[in-house]
Amino acid sequence: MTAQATEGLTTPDTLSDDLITYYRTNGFVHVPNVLSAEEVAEFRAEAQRQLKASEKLTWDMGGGDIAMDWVPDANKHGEILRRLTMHPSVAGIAERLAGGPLRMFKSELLRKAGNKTNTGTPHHDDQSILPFHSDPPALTAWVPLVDVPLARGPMSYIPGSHRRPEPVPLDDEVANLRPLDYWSELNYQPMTTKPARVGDVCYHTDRVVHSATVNETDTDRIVLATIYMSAYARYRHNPFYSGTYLDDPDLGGMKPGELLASRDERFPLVGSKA
Ligand SMILES: O=C(O)CCC(=O)C(=O)O
Repeated sequence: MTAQATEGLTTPDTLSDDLITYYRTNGFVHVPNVLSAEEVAEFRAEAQRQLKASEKLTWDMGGGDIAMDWVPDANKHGEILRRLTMHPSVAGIAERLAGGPLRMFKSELLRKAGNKTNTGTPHHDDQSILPFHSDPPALTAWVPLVDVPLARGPMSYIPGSHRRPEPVPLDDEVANLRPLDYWSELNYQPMTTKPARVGDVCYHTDRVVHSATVNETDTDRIVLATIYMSAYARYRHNPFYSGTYLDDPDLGGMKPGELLASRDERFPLVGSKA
């Protein structure tokens, strides 16, 4: 990317210390103006193509309701979205927020269909379903490919909830998948909602509790969510991950404790180490 192309945009170099402090204190941050309109237009067109052409998983809420559907590992379905997952600003800002070298773990192309045909996204954290230990903690870059105003299901977070006590038993479904039932005090903490425009990126750490409301508009909410982890993350078996990604339950045969770096091509270094 040329210096000209980033003029007026937020880059790893121009990211303010205030936003880094906000992220570490609250567990999430909304970074405005990371991608240009031209970049987003290209990524959105490819996302729409993949949503039509690729097999999708669904977040099943029971009773026929779904919270969203998504193309898993969108980065494997073509060069264009892979480029977004490796984007020097998107990944470089993640690296500055995390405070250490990162690898890309996976990226999911999320669609929350419009006209209230999908439900809201329930409260959860991501660490509970990820199959690795990461220090610094993993984080997600949530990149909206359409504007996400209040009515289109923006993300909400419980500030500071990433600092609640751990560890929790890995096979305890309530502790892992229903944090508000397990940590009842979370029910009395305010949430922060972050509407976002195309070009912005919302980042959240893997343990902050987050959710999203229903998409009431007639436009699908399309987002690429990319998870970055420490460059030195190690595999751990996670029943919730294996149960979701049935065709790849152990990341291609990884053993507990193994460095994900041993699969360097699949989990590439990003940001300043790319
Ligand atoms: O987009 C959503 O509604 C939820 C996304 C999410 O939970 C995530 O990216 O971790």
